[in-house]
Amino acid sequence: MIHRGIEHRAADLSLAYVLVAYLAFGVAALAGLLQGLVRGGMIELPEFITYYDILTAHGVLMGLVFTTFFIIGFLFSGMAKTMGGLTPTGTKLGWIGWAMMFFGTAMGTATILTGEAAVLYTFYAPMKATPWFYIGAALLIIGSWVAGFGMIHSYRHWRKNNEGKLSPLFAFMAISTMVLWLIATLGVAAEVVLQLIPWSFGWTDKINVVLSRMLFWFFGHPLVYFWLMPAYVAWYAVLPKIIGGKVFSDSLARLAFVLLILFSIPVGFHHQLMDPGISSAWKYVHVVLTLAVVLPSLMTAFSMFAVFENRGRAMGAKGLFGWFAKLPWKDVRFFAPMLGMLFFIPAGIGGIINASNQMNQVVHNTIWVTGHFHLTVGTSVTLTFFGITYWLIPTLTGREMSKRINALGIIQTLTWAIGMLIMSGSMHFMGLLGVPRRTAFTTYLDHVQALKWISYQKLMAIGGVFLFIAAALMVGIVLYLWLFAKKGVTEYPIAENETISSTPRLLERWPVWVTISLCLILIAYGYPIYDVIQNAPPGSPGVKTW
Ligand code: HAS
Ligand code: CU
Repeated sequence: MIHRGIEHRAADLSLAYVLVAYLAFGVAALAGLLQGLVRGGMIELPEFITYYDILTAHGVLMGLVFTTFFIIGFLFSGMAKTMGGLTPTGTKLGWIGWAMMFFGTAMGTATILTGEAAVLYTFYAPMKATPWFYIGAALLIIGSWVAGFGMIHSYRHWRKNNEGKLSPLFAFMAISTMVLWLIATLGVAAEVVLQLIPWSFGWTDKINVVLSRMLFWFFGHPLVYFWLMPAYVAWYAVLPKIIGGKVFSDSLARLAFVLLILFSIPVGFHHQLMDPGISSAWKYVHVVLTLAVVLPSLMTAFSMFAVFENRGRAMGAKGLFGWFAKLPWKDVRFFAPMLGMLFFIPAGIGGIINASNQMNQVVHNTIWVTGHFHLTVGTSVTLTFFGITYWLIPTLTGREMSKRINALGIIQTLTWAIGMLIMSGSMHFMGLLGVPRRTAFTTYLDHVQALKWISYQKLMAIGGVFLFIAAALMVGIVLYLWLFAKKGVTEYPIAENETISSTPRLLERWPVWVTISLCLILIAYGYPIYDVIQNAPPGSPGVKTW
């Protein structure tokens, strides 16, 4: 008899997503190792594959595939746990979404590895890939919508049966994440379906590059919050349980998520501050809204400190910082996300630097930005996902995580953190020296400045080796927990939430928030998009730069 932490059909679904996530993660980690070594000038690639093919595979598989599969699997599982299961239709939509996403990923990966699509994970026009790459991407996105509809179906069913009640915090947050995703992906879907696919098939010969970048970043910024919000779900709704505490404030948590929906879409120009074709007044609007989207993260920091301090004091901690020592540092389910949080402090500061218009001129298009996102998504989010994985897989398979796996998990977490510290640290330094991002190894004809960079690039590669070791350990642990760990009962940790009774109902009135969100988007994007269509720049033919 297998004891699973959630209803078994939901467990199978969730497991299928998480396993594909780690399959993509493993391939992406290998690509990461290779490109790090190439960029460090330590190895050369064989004829049949280029640095840019590998860079694209790494970015797409890590940034778009690993994250999306993991997130959807995790959110399905927690919804099933907190709402007492998914609806049969919800589960079915979950599987249809999974199949579409899997097929899209396989197609996209094949085009990249055969050298047909070295356009990087941002697939900027006028670089032109084979249409099948864009079709693969479209399938990944549309599949994720279908999965999202599955979650929404189950959620609406729960609300109908529990009229007048606020939904469980986890379910609310999962739906918020998918609402953000559904709105945000409209931008990239429009870009891919209306611009890139017809152009790469040759049905149109030129493309409006400024419009395509605008549509991409309409999606590209909320994308990073789509990665972050599930990590926040774990911080708010799971972590208090793991340390033996409680949710600090239900209304604060929900308000933070509502603010993330409102402010993470109308900010895309902070990725285009150096782009032509957008006036500085509109860039200014987006910068102001970017500083607004920092707020819910500061609220999250406040809330997490409160959870930790309350718990520490309840365990008898004395003095201002005595609670720090009381936290369960030896439990990987806590340790991994906690290190993620600590990394998020410098990572967030880096983000604010990026968003500050003048400073963006210094760092834009340098490897500083690569350093920034390896701290945010590569460390804060990824370490949190690792922390979740350690309990989620045993919960889903009816197994137990042993003490030895816990100890190995601590080593794995530390190896990842050290690797990121070295790699991301050197990327930040190099960025300030002006080292460009998205560039293979070169000495720029032995220019003195470029020769100075090389020692940092080597350091970066060494960080990459640590990361690869940690990634290989993680994949091994996933396989072990899935197939070989001892049978047993692992509880799905959901924190007690007594504060829900005082939460304003308004926070769950979706029509209100979706309307305000669409209004903000209209204000921030309405005129600029109209303008760039009306006064379109001369269209660009496609180029194959690789
Ligand atoms: Fe960013 C570029 C601005 C957050 C990801 N970002 C990127 C790119 C990615 C990315 C992938 O304005 C590159 C895209 C590309 O390929 O070109 N970013 C920001 C800002 C924030 C921010 C203002 N970014 C993120 C997050 C990401 C992410 C999160 C992924 C998950 N970013 C930018 C800008 C660019 C950019 C520009 C364009 C650069 C360019 O020129 O190209 C903020 O939202 C950050 C707010 C966060 C905080 C930190 C709060 C701290 C917390 C932890 C508390 C710790 C505790 C533990 C409780 C203010 C919540 C303490 C415990 C103890 C015991 C001490
Ligand atoms: Cu952004």
